[in-house]
Amino acid sequence: SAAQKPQIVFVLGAPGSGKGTVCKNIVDNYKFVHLSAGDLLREEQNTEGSEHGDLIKEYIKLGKIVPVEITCGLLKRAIEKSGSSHFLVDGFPRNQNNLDGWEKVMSECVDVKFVLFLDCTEEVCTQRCLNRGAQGSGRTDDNLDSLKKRFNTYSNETMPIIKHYDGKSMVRRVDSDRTLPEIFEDIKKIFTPLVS
Ligand code: UP5
Ligand code: MG
Repeated sequence: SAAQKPQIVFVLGAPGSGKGTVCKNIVDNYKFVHLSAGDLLREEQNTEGSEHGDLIKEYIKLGKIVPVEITCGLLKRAIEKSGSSHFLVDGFPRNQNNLDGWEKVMSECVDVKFVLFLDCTEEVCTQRCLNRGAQGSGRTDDNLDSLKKRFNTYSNETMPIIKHYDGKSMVRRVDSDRTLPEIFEDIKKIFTPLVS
């Protein structure tokens, strides 16, 4: 029989909604590899000799979405290099350009199972990111000025992508404006049936 295509779960939600934290919990309990588009971009930005370093730096600080050729290239390379069969793709696709570019390059070679949507208020998310910045995250975008821009981008560009997948009944929503044990309980309900 034909080789199984890699299975992808997109993890979307506002800045600070808990995407990275929840992905870590899933990786600890299920057979998934976590790929954060933001982490891959931050890594690329610090890679000596990267031709995209300056652009990425600029975009992240302004909360703008990096062109899909760059992000999807990093994701594709990470998926291939890993050789794993189950991936959490965290923080992507964030706009129509991301979605179009992904579908063009990846739709044939992977299966997108669903979108895990972490739903959290802007107030709570902002406070979490500011706290993280105050604790020395080192992220250039954990400040009020960048956060306002990140939220604008999220509302205007990313919410329509979540709506797009919701229209295809592909969204699993989790209220992430709660304690981690409460959130992880819901995560368990979604992921346990996948593997048993
Ligand atoms: N925390 C988490 N959950 C909590 C809970 N339930 N209760 C209390 N505290 C909780 O969490 C954020 C903070 O909150 C942490 O301190 C955590 O301990 C605490 P985290 O899990 O890190 O949330 P996450 O949603 O991952 O927040 P993050 O800031 O990473 O989200 P963003 O979407 O803003 O960041 P990302 O790295 O994805 O993108 C950054 C930038 O990169 C974008 O703005 C954009 O410029 C660029 N980008 C692209 O251009 N294209 C892409 O495809 C991806 C990114
Ligand atoms: Mg994150």
